[in-house]
Amino acid sequence: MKNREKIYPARNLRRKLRGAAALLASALLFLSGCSSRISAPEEDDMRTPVDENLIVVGVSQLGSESVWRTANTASIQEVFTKEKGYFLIFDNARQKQENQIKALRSFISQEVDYIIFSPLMEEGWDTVLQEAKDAGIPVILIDRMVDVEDPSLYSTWIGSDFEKEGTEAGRILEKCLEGQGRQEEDINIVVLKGTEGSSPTIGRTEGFGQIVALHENWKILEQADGEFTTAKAREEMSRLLTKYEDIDVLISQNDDMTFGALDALRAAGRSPESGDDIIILSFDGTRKALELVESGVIYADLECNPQQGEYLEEVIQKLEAGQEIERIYYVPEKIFTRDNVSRYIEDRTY
Ligand code: GZL
Repeated sequence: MKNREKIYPARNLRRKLRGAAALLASALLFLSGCSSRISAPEEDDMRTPVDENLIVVGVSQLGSESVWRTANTASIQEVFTKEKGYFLIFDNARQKQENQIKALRSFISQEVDYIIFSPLMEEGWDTVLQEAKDAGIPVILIDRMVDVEDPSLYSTWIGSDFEKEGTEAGRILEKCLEGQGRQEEDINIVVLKGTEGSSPTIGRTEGFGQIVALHENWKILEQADGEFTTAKAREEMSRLLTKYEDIDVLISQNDDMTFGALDALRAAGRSPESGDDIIILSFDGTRKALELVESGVIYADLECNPQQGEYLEEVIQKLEAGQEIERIYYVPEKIFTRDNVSRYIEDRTY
């Protein structure tokens, strides 16, 4: 604990004041006869973070739009438990930036020890992150990045290299077309993009675009906003199938949108199950999608690893111990194709 004194005197003074205030409140309640608190020590579920000197962590999760997000949330909640010395305050912003800003301000007013958040989009965080900095509360970003003037407004970022995911998708498409003897053929591509302005959408679009630019016979007919959801992707893919006679490739920036696109293809009388219809590349690597890779419906799936809780805890423990931390932590990821996918499906928990 003494390390904590050294590193964050303001935060430790806050913890002491938090403790003294709680004790005073309990004493006043007891003396006024309004609380059985002190007389019922066995009600340990009444204990507050102060009683156990827990590390208070405020987490703002952007929503629950996809299988990936659900797995990401689970990986956080599995780590930050009372048994492991944490008091978790968790907020689901339901895909609204204003809800995330409210949550961050609530964490600041509750004087949490750390703020963790996955920003819905990159813009619009400077003011609230400055408030967190002024309050002496370290901010840890996961999954998605912020675009802020002052990089000291966050301590570190843990997530995926989205631009690399995008270029890898382009390289896989090159190999697929070579394998089919179609490297010189005109190739029509549609893209289902994720949440506008979010890091994965920006990165995957930019990365794939770099490879498209190398092939004058590749044409992106349209990049539609599927919002990372099955429902919106189903709607957009139906529209694209009506609008364009000849689509050769679908790049779908997450598996949930791929599932919606497959519904639309089937509704349009196409046969994605045949594997010789549209070439589909998808991102995330959820179990259901890996099964579709194994059956040849999806040509390849680029993993985006949601299991970030353990990395978060490692960073917080380092901060608690006054150790240096990196500015960026990339989580390990694979690419799943028909050749390798079978050995990974069994252990997929999401
Ligand atoms: C990527 C993550 C994306 C996933 C989607 O790290 O932000 O958001 O690819 C999720 O499934 O909705």
